[in-house]
Amino acid sequence: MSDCIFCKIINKEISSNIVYEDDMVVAFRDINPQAPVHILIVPKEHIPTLLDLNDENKQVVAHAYMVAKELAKREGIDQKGYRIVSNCGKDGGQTVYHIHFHLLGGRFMTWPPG
Ligand code: DGP
Repeated sequence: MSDCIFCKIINKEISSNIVYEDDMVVAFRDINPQAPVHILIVPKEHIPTLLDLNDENKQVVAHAYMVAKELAKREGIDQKGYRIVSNCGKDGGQTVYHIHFHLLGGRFMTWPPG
């Protein structure tokens, strides 16, 4: 989508700190990190929200979690633990309408989230 910031990052039209890329996802560091490690894992396909997942595109979710596992190891947060967050819609706190998975780690995560 032409006006989507994450599509522009995926297409390298705007710069970001990309830490991983394959045929299905791109992962880059969040511009406003909420933890020492804060990486966004983003499907290359423009899927606006979790409500737009279906039988054709659902495999990207499992793939993103597998990429998160590998990145957690690479970033050294696998042993102490990490959190994956995906916000959906206004009340879910979603601000960029292209689904993404926040990989957060490097500090103790409190619960419940704000
Ligand atoms: P969410 O609120 O769940 O939709 O998360 C969107 C995240 O995207 C938020 O943590 C900030 C991040 N973000 C927004 N614009 C940019 C950008 O241009 N570059 C990078 N690296 N991150 C961005």
